[in-house]
Amino acid sequence: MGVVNATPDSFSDGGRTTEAAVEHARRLLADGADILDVGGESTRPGAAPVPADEEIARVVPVIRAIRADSAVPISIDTMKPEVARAAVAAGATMWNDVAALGHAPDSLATAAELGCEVVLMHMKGEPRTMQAAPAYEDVVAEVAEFLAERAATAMAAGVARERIWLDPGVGFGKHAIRHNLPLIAGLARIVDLGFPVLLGVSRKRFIAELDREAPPDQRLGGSIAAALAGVAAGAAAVRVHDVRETVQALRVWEAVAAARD
Ligand code: HH2
Repeated sequence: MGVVNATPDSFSDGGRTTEAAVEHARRLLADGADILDVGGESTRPGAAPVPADEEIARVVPVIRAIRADSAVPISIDTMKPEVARAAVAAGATMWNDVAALGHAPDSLATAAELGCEVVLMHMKGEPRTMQAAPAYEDVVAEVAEFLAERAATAMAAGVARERIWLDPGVGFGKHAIRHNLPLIAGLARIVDLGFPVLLGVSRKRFIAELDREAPPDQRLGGSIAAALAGVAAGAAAVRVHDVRETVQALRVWEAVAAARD
């Protein structure tokens, strides 16, 4: 899954203008992305919320333009049901919700009605404050329990079981080292819940903690290492900024694994 940002304050992964975002999306497809994840609101720790109409104005033209010449699955990265609805009408096929359909009272009913695929991600707190002092007794057990409960709630609301994905939400209300690393290492516990698992580790802060405060554009090696660890533990997809390099890493890693059999 390649990241396409439709956020004017972002200078990477699209950002700035609709044209830049669409051009970036085409590059990711050429690089081998199987899914494109379009987002119009940053969820970085401390990021300010964006009103729904503004978010719709950012993402819909980008989704329409991608859909005009590609059948690629497109996911909309949003917490807002009205944005998901507009995105699906424009051609999105998946709702990637970092709030696991818990942000708005009508999120669950909207997901059921839209009938699209849904990513339920674990987040502790909300983006503005989530990194203040995250605490867990057993992070893997607590995240797995939360995701199992959200999947059951989504199914009870009418979301089809086969449309549900789960995501442990690396970096969302987690201590860089104490929580994110056990979650990646223990991902099989979440895979065991029986849904496809999406993992987002690309350029995240924990990589800087392990490598001399490397800035986001210098976290490629760590991003790939973490993505491979996730796939080894059973992740069905990885959300990444650097599609070409990740695809190459996965091809080599899988070829070596196949040669072993
Ligand atoms: N991480 C980010 C955004 N959306 N969605 C899922 N399902 N899983 C993730 O791990 C995930 C996500 C991080 O977003 P942000 O920090 O805003 O930056 P970017 O969108 O450039 O990755």
